[in-house]
Amino acid sequence: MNLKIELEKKLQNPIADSSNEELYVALLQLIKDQGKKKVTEKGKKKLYYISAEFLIGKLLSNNLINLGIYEEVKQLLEKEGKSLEVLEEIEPEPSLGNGGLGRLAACFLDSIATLGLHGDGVGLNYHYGLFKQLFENNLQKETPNPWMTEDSWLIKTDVTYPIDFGGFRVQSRLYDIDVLGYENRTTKLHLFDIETVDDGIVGETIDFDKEDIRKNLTLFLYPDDSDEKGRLLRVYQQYFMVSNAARLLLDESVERGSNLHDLADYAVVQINDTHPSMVIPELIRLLQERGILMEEAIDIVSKVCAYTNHTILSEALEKWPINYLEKVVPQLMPIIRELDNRIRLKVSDESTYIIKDGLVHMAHMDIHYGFSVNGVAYLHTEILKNTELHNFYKLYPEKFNNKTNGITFRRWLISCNPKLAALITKLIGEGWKKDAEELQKLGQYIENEEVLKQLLEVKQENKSALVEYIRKTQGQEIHPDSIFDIQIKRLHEYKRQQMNILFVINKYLEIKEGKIPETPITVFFGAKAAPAYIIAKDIIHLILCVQEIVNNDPQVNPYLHVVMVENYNVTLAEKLIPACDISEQISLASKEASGTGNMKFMLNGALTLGTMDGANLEIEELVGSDNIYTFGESSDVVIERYAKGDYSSRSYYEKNPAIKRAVDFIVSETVMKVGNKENLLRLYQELLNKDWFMTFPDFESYKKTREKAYEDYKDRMNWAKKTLINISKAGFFSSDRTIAQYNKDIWKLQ
Ligand code: 6GP
Repeated sequence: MNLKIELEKKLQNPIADSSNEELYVALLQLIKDQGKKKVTEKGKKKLYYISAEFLIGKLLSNNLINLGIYEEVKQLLEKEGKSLEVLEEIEPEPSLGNGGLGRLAACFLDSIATLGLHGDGVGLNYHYGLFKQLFENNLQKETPNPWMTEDSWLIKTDVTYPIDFGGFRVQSRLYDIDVLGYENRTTKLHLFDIETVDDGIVGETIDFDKEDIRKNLTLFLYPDDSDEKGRLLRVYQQYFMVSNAARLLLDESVERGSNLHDLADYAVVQINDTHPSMVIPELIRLLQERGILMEEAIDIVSKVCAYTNHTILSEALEKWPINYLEKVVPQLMPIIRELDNRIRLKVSDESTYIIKDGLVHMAHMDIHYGFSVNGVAYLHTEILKNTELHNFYKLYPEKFNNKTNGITFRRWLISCNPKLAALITKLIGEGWKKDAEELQKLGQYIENEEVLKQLLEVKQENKSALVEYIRKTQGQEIHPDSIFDIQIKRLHEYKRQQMNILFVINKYLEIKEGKIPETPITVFFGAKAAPAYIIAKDIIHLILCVQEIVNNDPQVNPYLHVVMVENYNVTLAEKLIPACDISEQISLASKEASGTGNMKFMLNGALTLGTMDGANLEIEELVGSDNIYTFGESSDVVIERYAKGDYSSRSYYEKNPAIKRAVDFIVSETVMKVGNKENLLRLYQELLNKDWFMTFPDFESYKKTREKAYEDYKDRMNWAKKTLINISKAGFFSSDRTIAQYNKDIWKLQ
């Protein structure tokens, strides 16, 4: 392909005379054309990865990389006086997910395509992604976040289905996004929508009329579920998603030769957390419609569906009131009752029943009627087996398996950190791009000072680029030689951003007393709080207040700086992660199922400061305890303390002067002057009287360990060595490995 000719054909103009917007659209169209030429695997059996979220992020650069023409395009544009980086900024980010679960699904599609597996993603075509976050008066404000432009990655198809809800019918329409794997393979992300959706009902805020389902069904990702209408809309969305997925699956299987009795030879469904759980009764219903008796239909579906659990937080294990389902999907309730009755006849343990106290327990249905249940990191799966889902494990030990999460190295290294990728390639060749385990070859350089210096240089360049970006976008001046200490993830009490900010407060007060850090420190936060999650928003408020106080205090700001990035999303993560020195992974042990940010940071040469939680455990095992900073109580201790129920945060507050001083600071005059009394007081009381995620018991060891990391940072060569060890051991966390394991143990595609 002659790139210049092709591009100018699309532009109908010379490149040099075209605007950046025109160039972006032309490239997008060119990529779409190239996508069509790639090979789609067509085995007998096919995977349907059903997920309410696919947090795909921007696609332009990744697609160019996966097509192998990134460098060529970049150079061509430069020659013509244009810049690929500028074009990247034009693309709106499709924020079609909240966090880990959605981003994982996106990484998985990349690996499914790259490994050439026969499988597609199925989800919803939300017109508005996760809200756009603004900061006003040190508070989070949520505004609508549209991403569909006239020319987008979506490809309209002819596929459409009639979908019935209680009392009315809608007509669906399938849109596809091509997922280009590395080199020559591709797969599809199927996003279902309805044509009657009315973007016009969205105003300045994310509130909208939740009544008229025809107008709002696919309008928003995760409509606010703090009221009944919002929760009902979620059920409408979920059923719409799985009914479409089930019909597509049946039609395609029949087309490939299935007689439906043998469906399990033609299709496998991965249920990504409980949002798609209704696919089980829906498939049973559709099979009955096509002439298969209930008994056999249940048997078939149980061989097709597999379930992944992504969290042990009980509030996230969905339970829908029976009356919701009766209203939205009356056709499913008789089937769900039948499924429940069959369990009641067989199983005496009531805790596993599907219908209990007027609620339908979605995960219970998945476990009884799926053939596989997996957790997402070793520790998480162990906790599921031994604690959270122990009663199910006793019934079906053979169903439980672990699949430790992974990330795609195409996006999270090759694309976001080209300098490091180039250095790695210079040292060990290209092989690691296809076989991530080859990163181990870097091990031969850990004593090589020249290489370590180059590694430090790359990090410094990435830090300078971030400094520049933050200056441009947020007007903040950051010290490029400071330690970049970063916590970016959804805001949740269990992830304990509040413990991090308490540390920052403590550090601020120490500096005020004259205890000056030898190396300046910049603490970055990036997090969105769910709109209805009050305490999470209070924590954001505190971080923003502390940011204002610290950064404006001339006695402190040469040594300590706080940056809370606005509207944290995939695009920002791609800029922050390559520049990071210390990766904060400080969840309360037992609560973070896996984490995937921890893997991205490690791969990009940051050292983990973390609890023994989720995949942190596996990172430690790979790199050894000298190359990670772990602290805090173990999951066993935490689980036991919850069981005893005797945790009193106040006693820690009273015993530990550092905790007391930092917590009192929240309601001090200094903070009250820049913040809201109501928010600050509420957070203060929450910590003092509850601290449900036990930040105080871990605070002392967190502080000590973080200081140790800061101390170690000074020995630059030794630090570089630790980072190189981390990079060299990161191969295990490639999602190519994860997907190969799903396929070997669960999907069994050819
Ligand atoms: C997240 C988990 O919190 C995180 O630990 C894990 O790495 C990620 O899933 C991918 O497995 N869970 C969610 O995002 C979620 O919404 C219901 O769970």
